Amino acid sequence: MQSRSLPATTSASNPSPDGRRVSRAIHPGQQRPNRPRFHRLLEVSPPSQSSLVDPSVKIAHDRVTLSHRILSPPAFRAMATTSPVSARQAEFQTQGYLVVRQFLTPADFAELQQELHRYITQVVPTLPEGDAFYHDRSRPETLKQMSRIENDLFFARFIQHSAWTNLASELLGEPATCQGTEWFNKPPATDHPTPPHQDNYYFCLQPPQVITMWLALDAVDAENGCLRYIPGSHREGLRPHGRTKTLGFSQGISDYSDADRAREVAILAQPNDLLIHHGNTIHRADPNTSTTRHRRSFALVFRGASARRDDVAFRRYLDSSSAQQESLGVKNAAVAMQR
Ligand SMILES: O=C(O)CCC(=O)C(=O)O
Repeated sequence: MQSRSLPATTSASNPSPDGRRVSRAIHPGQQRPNRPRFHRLLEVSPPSQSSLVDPSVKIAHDRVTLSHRILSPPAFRAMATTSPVSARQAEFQTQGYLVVRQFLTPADFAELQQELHRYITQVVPTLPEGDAFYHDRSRPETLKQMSRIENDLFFARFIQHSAWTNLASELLGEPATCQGTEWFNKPPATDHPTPPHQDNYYFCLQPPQVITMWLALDAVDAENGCLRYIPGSHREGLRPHGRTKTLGFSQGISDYSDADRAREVAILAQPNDLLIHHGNTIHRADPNTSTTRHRRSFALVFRGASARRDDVAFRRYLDSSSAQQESLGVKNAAVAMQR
């Protein structure tokens, strides 16, 4: 992922339905407007208890108790945890991933959904192709991936909130800053798996002090393509990666085997559950086989202060990524924070 400075944006402050003032970011040149609205993208599947007890998959349990509210920015009241720092840090260091259930307050989660809806309906139609990928570009409801959402004023503030930063710094054991955001979707009945990969193959950071926080926006299970981690793989170095045919995921582990699959842990999640993985943790996801349910998530990447980019490796990755995009039909493949 690239370090990027924010382009100029302007914002208007409008009262929200409950009387609070919320920022509405406007991108330069953006029309404000009656654009087609993709309501299907915002339907949140109702929490289903049965998805938590699917016996066919192993479930990762979080050991974190969410408790008191912290803080301040009026539009964002995240929760803090009171569990011992050492417990979740130790779990993260051992497994290479951690699950925190119900990370945001319900109000914050609802606001995130609302702002994503605004972004998708108003901003995405103005973005270059490299920042928003569709399964089928002629069908807006098949939007499958977006990056650099933090160019929008609301999200620029949202990702700086201490709830994210504190957790990231705690898990990395050093000050951490957000390097970028992504939004992932597997629209219903679209055949795109997430290839097995390690994020730091793309990020090229040494030491690999980088994590991805992946917040579920829908109920996620085996049917709609839950994330699958290989516990402990973050301590086993980077595996060889090769070009994939999956738009948005340019590289995947080229020697992924049945032995790797046998070690996978499938993570079931409810909307607002936060999955965090280390940059070297191997993960993948199957396609969404549901014909009705989306599988959406909002992701933030945090980098520790000691991490430095290997520029040569990163250039190689960018060239390969942009060639892959062009081979898959993306015009003028701008180099984005791509996987
Ligand atoms: O949502 C997905 O399928 C992929 C997510 C991912 O690879 C990541 O967040 O690092």
